[in-house]
Amino acid sequence: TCALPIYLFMSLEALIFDVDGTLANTERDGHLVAFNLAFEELGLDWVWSNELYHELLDVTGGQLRIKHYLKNHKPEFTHDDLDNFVASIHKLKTKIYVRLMAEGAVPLRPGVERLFAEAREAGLRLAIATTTTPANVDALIANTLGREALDWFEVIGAGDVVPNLKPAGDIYHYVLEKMNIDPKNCIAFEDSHNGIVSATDAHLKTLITVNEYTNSHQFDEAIVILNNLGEPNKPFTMIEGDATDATFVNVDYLRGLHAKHC
Ligand code: XBP
Ligand code: MG
Repeated sequence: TCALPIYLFMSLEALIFDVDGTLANTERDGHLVAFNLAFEELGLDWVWSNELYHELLDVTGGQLRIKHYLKNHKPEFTHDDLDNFVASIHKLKTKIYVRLMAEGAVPLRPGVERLFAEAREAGLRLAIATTTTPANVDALIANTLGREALDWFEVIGAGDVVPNLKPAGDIYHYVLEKMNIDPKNCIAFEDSHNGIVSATDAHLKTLITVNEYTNSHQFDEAIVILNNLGEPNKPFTMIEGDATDATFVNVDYLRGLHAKHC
């Protein structure tokens, strides 16, 4: 616990959210579907099962993931201009993903919309730090919360605005710098090992909500690990963390966590 004067300096001011797997189960119901549809449309006989995708998710970034797949699962495949070829597949995949979002393929995870509203009400600053392509973030937010919700986020750090994708800390460093905020005044929200490694590199404390792909990941630095953020009528399950009476994540709960772990 912190001495009072320090605690006052270290008040919770901002929440920084990962997108894929954290705000919504976009990996299973969005990205995986879009990759396979893109392969099919291009006449490629590549089919990614859910099981294979689980493994491929260790590599962040869609283009790097495709290259990793080719190297490890299609070693016989060659192309004169692999970079451009993969970029063109990925471009189609993004187009399909955006269409899937417009069709409402992926809802937000429990508690996400409520927490955004409560955080805004409490005057907390919001931001996004993700590896995914910016158009994907736009599409998810606009189609679940409405286009105006894009303005709720002071910074949307996405994709290759930084040289190195997660697990490198670049994207969190970028967002913190744009916000001109001390990481000690923030909490990051992540779902994966690569995500928490990235946030921790930027000296952020991280709340984890796991999903089917990440529930066996290592989260040594997490301030708490939950199955999801929970709702008043749908309590979260705490996987690891301090005892609490809370049954869903709200601003009071986050302030308590922050004070305890600062
Ligand atoms: C997300 C990613 C992205 C998405 C696919 O990681 O790694 O590559 O899977 O999006 P995180 P793109 O949740 O840690 O940010 O195809 O646009 O890369
Ligand atoms: Mg994620």
